[in-house]
Amino acid sequence: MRRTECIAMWCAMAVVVLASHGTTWAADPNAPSEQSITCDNVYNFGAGATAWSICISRHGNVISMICPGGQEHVRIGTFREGYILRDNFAGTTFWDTGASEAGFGAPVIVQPNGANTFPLTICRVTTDGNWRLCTQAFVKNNAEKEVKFTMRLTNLSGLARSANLCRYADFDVDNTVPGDIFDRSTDSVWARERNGMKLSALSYTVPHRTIVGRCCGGDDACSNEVSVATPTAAGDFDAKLQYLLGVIGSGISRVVTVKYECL
Ligand SMILES: [Ca+2]
Ligand SMILES: [Ca+2]
Ligand SMILES: [Ca+2]
Repeated sequence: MRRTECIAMWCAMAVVVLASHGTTWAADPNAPSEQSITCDNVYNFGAGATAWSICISRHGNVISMICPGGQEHVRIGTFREGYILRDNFAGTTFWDTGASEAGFGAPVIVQPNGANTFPLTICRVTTDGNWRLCTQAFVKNNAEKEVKFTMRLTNLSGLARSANLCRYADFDVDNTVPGDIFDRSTDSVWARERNGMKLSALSYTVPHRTIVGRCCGGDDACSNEVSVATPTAAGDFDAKLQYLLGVIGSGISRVVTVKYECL
C-alpha cells in the first residue's frame, strides 16, 4: 500500500472515530457557536391570547419568537437571526446570524438583574479590533408583543471608516419553513402566514433600506443585496433591515434601533 493510500485510509478512519464521538473533523470556520443558537435568556409574557415569548442567545441572537402561544416564527429549520456589519473602508464583513458567524470576538455581557431579565447588553469587538458593537435588548411594554434592540457601533480604529449595519431574520412563520408571504415598506419588512412577524427601523433619520431575500443567501449578504420583488408568493424568504451609517470618525459611535413585532 502506497503512503498516500495509507494516509487516506487513516483519515477515513479518523473521520469515523471522530464522528462517533460527535466531533467535527473539518470544522467549518463559519459554523455557529453554541452561544449563537442556544436559548440562554428566555422571556415569557402574558397568558392565553396575550401569551408571547422570545429567547436571546449569549451572542444577542433572537433565536425564538413565539406569538401567540404555540406559534414559533424563528426557531424552525435552521435558526437564523442576528447582525451583519460591513466595513466599507476595508471591504470586510463581520456577522453572527445564528446559523453562521465570523469576525466577532467573545461577548461581554452586562445583565445587572440576572439571567432572563432586562436590560441585557451584549458587546463584541471585531477580530480585527476596529469595531465594537454593543446591543441592548429591551421590552418596554410586556403586553405589546414587541422587542427592541439598540445597536451602538463604535469605530475603535485610528481612521474614519464607513459602515453598514444589518439586522437579519429568517422568519419561518407558524412553525413551518414554507408558506410565508413577505412584503416590505420604507421602514419595515414583514412575513405572514396565519400570524406574522415584522422587523422595523426606529431610527428614521438614519438612511436605511429593507430587503426581502430568497432564503437564505450568504451570511455576508445584505450590503449590496437587492430585494426580491414584493409582495412575494408564499415561500421561504428572509428579512433584512440595513442601516447605511456613512463615515464614522475614529472613536465615534453611531446608535440605531430596530424592533421586532408580532403581527
Ligand atoms: Ca429557519
Ligand atoms: Ca424563512
Ligand atoms: Ca411558514
